[in-house]
Amino acid sequence: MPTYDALKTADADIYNALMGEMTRQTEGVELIASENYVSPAVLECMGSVFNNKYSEGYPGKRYYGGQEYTDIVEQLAIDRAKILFNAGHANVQPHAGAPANMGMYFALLEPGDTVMGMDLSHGGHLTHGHPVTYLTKIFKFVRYKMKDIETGEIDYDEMRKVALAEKPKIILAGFSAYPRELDYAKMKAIADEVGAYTVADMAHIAGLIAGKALRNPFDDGFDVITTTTHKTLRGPRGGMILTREEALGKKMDKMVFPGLQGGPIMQMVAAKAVAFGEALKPEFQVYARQIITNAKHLAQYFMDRNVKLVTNGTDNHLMLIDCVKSWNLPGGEVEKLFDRIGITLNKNMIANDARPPMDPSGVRLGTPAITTRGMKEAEMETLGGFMLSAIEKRSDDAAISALHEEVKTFCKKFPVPGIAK
Ligand code: DSN
Repeated sequence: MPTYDALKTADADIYNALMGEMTRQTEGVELIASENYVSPAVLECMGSVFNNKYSEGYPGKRYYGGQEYTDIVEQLAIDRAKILFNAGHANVQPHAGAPANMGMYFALLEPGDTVMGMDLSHGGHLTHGHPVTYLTKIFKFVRYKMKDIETGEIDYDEMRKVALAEKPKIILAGFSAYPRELDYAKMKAIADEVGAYTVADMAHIAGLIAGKALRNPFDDGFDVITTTTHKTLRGPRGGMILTREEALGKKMDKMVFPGLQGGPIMQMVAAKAVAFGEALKPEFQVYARQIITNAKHLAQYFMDRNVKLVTNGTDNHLMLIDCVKSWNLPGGEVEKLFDRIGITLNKNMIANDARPPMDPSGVRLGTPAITTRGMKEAEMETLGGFMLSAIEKRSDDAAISALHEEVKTFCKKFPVPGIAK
């Protein structure tokens, strides 16, 4: 593990903040569904001298000299990503998930074209066409939703009707707060009827697909997959675009650079290569399956105790609690209460939420990070118990402080990768 001696000498303020963050991560429980802990090897790449290099272009075709080692790492990242996701082409340069989606839109669409994506309030993502994004000034977005929020089933009949009327150029699968599997084959059939591209933004579930715990949209004929690399995939903060066919991949390459971005962040590309190498190992498949086992177990623990979950369960790594129906509390208050006992999650809109986005009815939680720490079914019950005790004793400050101490003691048994014990 790095000692951070140089940082301590050079900048005590940042050093102290870093030490504080390490303690926070070690002593607390991370239930934010989009977060994870990377391995020490991935961390080493991110803090490496690849930071010092400009590498505009792609392996073998760069605009600057001195690329003998950057070419090796980028090519390895590409090759490993292609194997991992059974892709024809991989672009590993997008700096994050939003630029990956922008690269994909700009490569496939002309201004004014239509995209059909999941409604944000039913689990979709800002970059899938929320009115606050600049994307909505360039493209038209139409939505699909769940037919039944008790099961999470998507309204595929309505999706087809809207697709026939609106003729979208892209039908977009993917979400940031939806606990169920999508029927990619149905979406592909609708897209074929209207001549649309099929794109899956699998940012949340990339690690579950890589670990073969969830279905790969390419197996149902999807054209493009976009993703972040730092959620369930457990790599560095960054993005990636994959295509089933090589030809479409070339369009993505042109759009990412020079169309949209400048030089790739090569230390992150190196870290992506390492993370993809880790995800290709058999133990990653065990990890991916355990994420889902843990999520289902925690969901059942809650439901057995009259906690209302949106769609009444989960098929993936995340769940949404309807805090108003469960405890007559808004999501924001529950987020703050759990913060006080060292359990971190986020307030979240639930489907057909009667409350505003900044003060919604739900919280979202997920199991990727705690599963990396080695927690299993028994620990899901311990954590569920901590959270329900906090709800019950919320007006008793001493009881909440005592619970916080219990959480810290519990966390000591589960070291965080990359942080010395
Ligand atoms: N911020 C991510 C999440 O938490 O789901 C999505 O971009």
